[in-house]
Amino acid sequence: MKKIGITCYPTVGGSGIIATELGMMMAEMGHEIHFITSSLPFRLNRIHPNIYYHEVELNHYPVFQYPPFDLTLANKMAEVIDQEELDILHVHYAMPHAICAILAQDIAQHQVKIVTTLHGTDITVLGIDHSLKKMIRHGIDKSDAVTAVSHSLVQQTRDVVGTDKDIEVIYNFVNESEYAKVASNSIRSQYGIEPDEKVMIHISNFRKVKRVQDVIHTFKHVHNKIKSKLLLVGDGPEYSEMHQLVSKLDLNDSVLFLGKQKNVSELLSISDLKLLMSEKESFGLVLLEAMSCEVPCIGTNTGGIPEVIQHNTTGYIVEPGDTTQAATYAINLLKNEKLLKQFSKDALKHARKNFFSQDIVEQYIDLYDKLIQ
Ligand code: GMT
Repeated sequence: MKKIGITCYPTVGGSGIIATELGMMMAEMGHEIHFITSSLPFRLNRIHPNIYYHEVELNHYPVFQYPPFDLTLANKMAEVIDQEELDILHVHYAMPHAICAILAQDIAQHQVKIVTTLHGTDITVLGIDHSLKKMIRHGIDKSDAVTAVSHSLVQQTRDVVGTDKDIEVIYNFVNESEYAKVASNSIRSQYGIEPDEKVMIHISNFRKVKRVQDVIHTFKHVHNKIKSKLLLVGDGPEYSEMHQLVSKLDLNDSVLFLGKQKNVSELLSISDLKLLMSEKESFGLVLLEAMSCEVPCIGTNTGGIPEVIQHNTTGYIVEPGDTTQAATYAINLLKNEKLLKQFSKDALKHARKNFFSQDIVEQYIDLYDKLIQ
């Protein structure tokens, strides 16, 4: 049995999902898990005797213009390392979590190993910011082990941050009991989807980098040829602009803005095709969620997306911005029922074979074992 601390961004996002699911699965395997976060991770929805939650509380002293969250987190990490005698502190994101963990390792009396998992935004967005580059590199170099969620992210980390640290690729996974196709005819009718309509879906946090406008333009082409609806799931900075675009393209009756949703597998289960047209994406967890629910995907040739979608088998890869090509692929697939069924089957097979949760969790456990020995 190992004692493992986990720090992640606890709010919505793929990295928070992975960190929490990983913790819950390791707890089921008998390990003791200590979440050290600013709020209860949103996916921590099961009570388990092996799971503990340590809240990082901010004190608002009038002398500080900004409360020093990162230092408070480092202090909390050091307290938990000592009190609970942690073997491993696994942090998700180099900035700021790896930096806090390294400071905590220095402060604590008890010997702990730091594992940092890179998820992308720290490298692809923050790494480009020169004021943070050295700090990110320090977080990576001083961690006892570093993992990244795709080969592409390893390469980007080398290019952007300039580290030659050994970085192991451990792919993301989904909780297979949650992400599986479910019977869903009533959901289709609740959303006013006709039996002969095809359904396309996009799920994201509507940040600029997700290029939701490309999803809408692709759908416009498809909709001209095939009776269809587009489900847009999620919320974020581009939300109202996307609403305007949908009105401008006269698609109000066919594009459903669903906002943030909890039971995404039910929505995926009524979908025929998933679109992720991002400009940058280190992995694209939503693709794996879709494939796990038997939904083929079209994604852009960027970051880790081509490591997740198998072109021409589980979906298609297009160049970023190429909505014409994306629509051509989508129309061909949605018109050909036999091909669509084959892609759905292959998508599930691919998800289960190459991203099986138990296999992925074991890769993390093996890494911890190597460090502790
Ligand atoms: O995509 C986001 O904006 C959220 C971000 C996060 O922190 O969850 O996602 C990153 O980590 C996910 C889990 O590893 C990956 O699936 C996403 O591709 C990655 N996002 C980007 O690289 C933009």
